[in-house]
Amino acid sequence: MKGENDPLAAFWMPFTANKAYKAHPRQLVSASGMYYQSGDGRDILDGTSGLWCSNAGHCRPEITEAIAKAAATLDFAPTFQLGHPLPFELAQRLAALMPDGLDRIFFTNSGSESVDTALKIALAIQRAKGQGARTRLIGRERGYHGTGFGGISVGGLVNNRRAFGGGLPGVDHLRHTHDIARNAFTRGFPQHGAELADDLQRLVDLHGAETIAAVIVEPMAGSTGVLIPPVGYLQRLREICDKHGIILIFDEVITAFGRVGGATAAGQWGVTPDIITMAKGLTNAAVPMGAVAVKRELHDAVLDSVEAGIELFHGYTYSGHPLASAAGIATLDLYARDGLFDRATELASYWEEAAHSLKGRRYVIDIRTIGLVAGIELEPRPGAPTARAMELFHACFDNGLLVRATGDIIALSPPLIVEKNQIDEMFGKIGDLVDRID
Ligand code: PXG
Ligand code: PLP
Repeated sequence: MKGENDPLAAFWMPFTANKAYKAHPRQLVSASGMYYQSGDGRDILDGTSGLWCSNAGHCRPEITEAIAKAAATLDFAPTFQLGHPLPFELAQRLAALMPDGLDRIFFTNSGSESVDTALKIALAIQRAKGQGARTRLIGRERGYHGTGFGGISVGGLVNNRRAFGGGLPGVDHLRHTHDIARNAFTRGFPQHGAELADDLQRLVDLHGAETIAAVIVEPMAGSTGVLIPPVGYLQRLREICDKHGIILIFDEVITAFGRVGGATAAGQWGVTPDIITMAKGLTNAAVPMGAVAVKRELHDAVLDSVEAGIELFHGYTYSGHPLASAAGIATLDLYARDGLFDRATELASYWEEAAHSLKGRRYVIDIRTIGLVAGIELEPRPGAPTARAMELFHACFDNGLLVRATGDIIALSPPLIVEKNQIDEMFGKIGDLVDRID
């Protein structure tokens, strides 16, 4: 509206308490390596790789130079019935990092688009195989699969769905695996809960396998608070999918690109899905991009089901965008050159030890870590769930540390270049500050 003089009013911020934020804005204005710089001139240690995405640290010249070069060479070219070199190169590079067999790559612009793409590809695969009655999609409680209509439907978060109608039809959900009563303060994979995978068998018995197209899970649920899969859980899901012809999708938007050691959690943990979704760390988040890796024989089934012409009526104007592809290639180069996927493995026990040093602090009811991820669960404040973690988030920010608050959980996922003294600083600050909140 003309005459409005609040410069923050026009930007409707995503997943933000807009009124509260605009009353007390906190801005980041630049970044380098492990640090952001805030609008009021302070260095903020990045404990979250932005939003789980800048895995190589910020403003790496290798990546920013590749983007600049691509922008000056070919700003945009269509990939519908045309092509340009960079996405072919990136797809080949990415395919080589995937678990065996998942070497066909579809490009998107975000995790949400990757999820919707994967769900659509799964339906197309079933149809191509003469299984067109398989239209049911299964997600999991506490799953986060982005904010497209597909993603919120298979996702397990009521807040992300409440305002938006019925979502996709024919969706069902597995129970989540979070079980503090049995698994609190476990180190590594929780011992209890593999039997929760049998929920899939229950849904098969309820709906009939011949109606189920695919199951989508995060191998480790990130966004809803670092829920690490129980020992044997993912293997069991794989077995049930195999038995009933169900496509297994791992949503690795957070776990891919070194977060749990290795290029993917699937590869690292030895369970191979049929489809993997990715985004975030693919380009170090320097240009938005997502990708979907599909098993070659499933990809071939779709291509071979069509005599001639377009095989999959799906894609985005920016699928394989030159700047994103260039950023992706430079990012994969950097990960390889600096051995960054191994960092999570090398640092895992130091990280775990540092995180567990918070055990016994007031309000801390669980600590879980895997690779370079940590979840610190706080006892909810009576009558005000989530307030305590949000206060801790603000206190950390005001004291030069970026963490993520989700529910009553503080999540940490620093860039893979993090040093031990910075790990000490993160958990040291959290320990001091948790003592100071109510
Ligand atoms: N799948 C998973 C597993 C994710 O973690 C998405 C899909 C969607 O990606 P896009 O790029 O559309 O946002 C995600 C995204 C948080 C947080 O703080 C997590 C995500 C996004 C924003 C915040 O936990 N994950
Ligand atoms: N809306 C309109 C009117 C369009 O023409 C297009 C693409 O051509 C889209 C939406 C989809 O945009 P995108 O391909 O960037 O997802």
